[in-house]
Amino acid sequence: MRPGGDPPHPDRAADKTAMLYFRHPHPGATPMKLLGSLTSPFVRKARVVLAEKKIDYDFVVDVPWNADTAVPRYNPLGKVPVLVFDDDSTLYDSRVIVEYLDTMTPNKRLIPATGRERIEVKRWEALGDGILEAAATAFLEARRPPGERSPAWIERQRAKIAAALVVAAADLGENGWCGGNAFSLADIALGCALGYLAFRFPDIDWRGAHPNLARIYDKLMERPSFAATVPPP
Ligand SMILES: N[C@@H](CCC(=O)N[C@@H](CS)C(=O)NCC(=O)O)C(=O)O
Repeated sequence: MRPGGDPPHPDRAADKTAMLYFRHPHPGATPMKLLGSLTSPFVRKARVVLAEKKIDYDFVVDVPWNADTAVPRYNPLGKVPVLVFDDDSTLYDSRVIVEYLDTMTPNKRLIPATGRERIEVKRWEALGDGILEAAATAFLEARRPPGERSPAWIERQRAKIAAALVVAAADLGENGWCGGNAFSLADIALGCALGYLAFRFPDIDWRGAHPNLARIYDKLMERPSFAATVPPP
């Protein structure tokens, strides 16, 4: 974020549940915690992976924009998601977390182990995360006071989003999943990016422009992992 004069982040006002604990159903069985807000798409990516892998954890809602946030204690960058272990050691950012989670259990591998297929999934993740980074930058810039806001900077970010959507749609084509036949982290990353655009940028008509992206997003939303992590209005 640019220094000076930024208005409060909307999550600050909207989220009254900072530090709320969502305990997993078997207290004591696993002390792993995920710190994050309910609206962060990067946190959503980690939550979807945890759900898909059926890994127990405690979800600690902590909004990094709040004055009383504990996030900087666990991540010097002050960003979520953060994965916190029982000895207080931590993992960040979302890419590192999801890669670790995928190795935790052998069921439903989301990242291929080796080779070109692995790198393709990682490239999709970079594309999805890149859309999110551009979108978050544009969103924050648009909230600055009119005199300090840069329309050119917002436009630059929106152009990145538009170009990335064109590539995502072309690469997906008529395939069932981003990586071809199998559901993977590639689909999760794209789904989180599209979900964030739907949440914060309703004016970007990616559904109309790219019907195959709408098709895959609707298919993802049928999964409990995605349905349970939709950002609250
Ligand atoms: N590359 C990071 C990005 C994380 C990120 O930007 N998180 C935002 C929430 S969506 C955040 O915590 N922002 C707080 C800040 O920038 O101070 C990841 O993949 O985890």
